[in-house]
Amino acid sequence: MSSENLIFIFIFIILISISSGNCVDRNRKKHYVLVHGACHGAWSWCKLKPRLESEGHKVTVLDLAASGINMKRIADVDTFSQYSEPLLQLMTKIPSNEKVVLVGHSFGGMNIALAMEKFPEKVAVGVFLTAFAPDTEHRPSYVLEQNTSSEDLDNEFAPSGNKTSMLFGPEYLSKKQYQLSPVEDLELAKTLVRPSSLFIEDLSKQKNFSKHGYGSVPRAYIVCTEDLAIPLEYQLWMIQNAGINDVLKIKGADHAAMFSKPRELFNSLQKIATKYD
Ligand SMILES: *[C@@H]1O[C@H](CO)[C@@H](O)[C@H](O)[C@H]1NC(C)=O
Ligand SMILES: *[C@@H]1O[C@H](CO)[C@@H](O)[C@H](O)[C@H]1NC(C)=O
Ligand SMILES: CC(=O)N[C@H]1CO[C@H](CO)[C@@H](O)[C@@H]1O
Repeated sequence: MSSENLIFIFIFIILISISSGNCVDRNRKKHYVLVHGACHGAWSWCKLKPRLESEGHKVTVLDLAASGINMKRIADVDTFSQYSEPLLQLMTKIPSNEKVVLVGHSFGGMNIALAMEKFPEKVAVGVFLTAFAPDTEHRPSYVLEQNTSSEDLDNEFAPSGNKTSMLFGPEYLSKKQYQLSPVEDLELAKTLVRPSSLFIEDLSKQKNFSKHGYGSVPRAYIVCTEDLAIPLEYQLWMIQNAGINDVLKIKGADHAAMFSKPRELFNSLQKIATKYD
């Protein structure tokens, strides 16, 4: 083969690899924003975040007010909106031509719903990970009022300002939330949980989530079959009540799926994220 032909072939191969590389990047690279559940913090994503990052994704985790290492005390957080402030501020800073994959775990489903209500154009898809998923027909607190399973075992409730604060006890964590998770992860949770609140009274007074806001954003739900905190039937009821069509299931995941099934959770998120731009 002449050297001219060789050079042509060489250039051809380079061009192909450049164009396919761009294409893969455009489809794959996402910005995930991960929102923790009640009493938890950004720390609860410590297993999932590096997995997503190793695939080239951008991942933002945050502490909601009075959570993780946020400086506020729950006694000074009067409303659900104030509790959600760190997430709402983050959404404000997302450029208007960018869309994030918003993931809410457990009570974090309510926070992502509020973010979707206020910034529908900045969310590619809202993912409810065994989370409370509100609808647009009832008042915002409706899905929280169906069952009072958090009033259980050694969970503590106390008056705090004009609301009720809630702290998960070690027995509740080990029996109802982390029963299939590694013991080290349970220990982390026992050490790091802080008092929080479900803000039920405040949420019962707020405007219903709207069809043109929250309801206009694509939504997906990740079901965790062995969850004892938000049991399977409750998850399925919320999926139906909220009209969520895209449903994935992680078999053998307890409530703390990010600890009990991090690889499966990673796979489920990738599957969901590639469908929405
Ligand atoms: C909000 O939800 C309540 C039921 O909880 C319903 O009676 C009311 O009509 C809804 N408001 C709007 C504006 O849809
Ligand atoms: C609690 O107090 C705050 C600030 O005074 C107020 O905005 C909020 O509506 C109150 N919540 C309830 C449930 O009364
Ligand atoms: C919506 C939902 O899951 N409701 C459940 C609440 O708890 C009662 C008793 O535990 C169940 O019978 C309901 O199905």
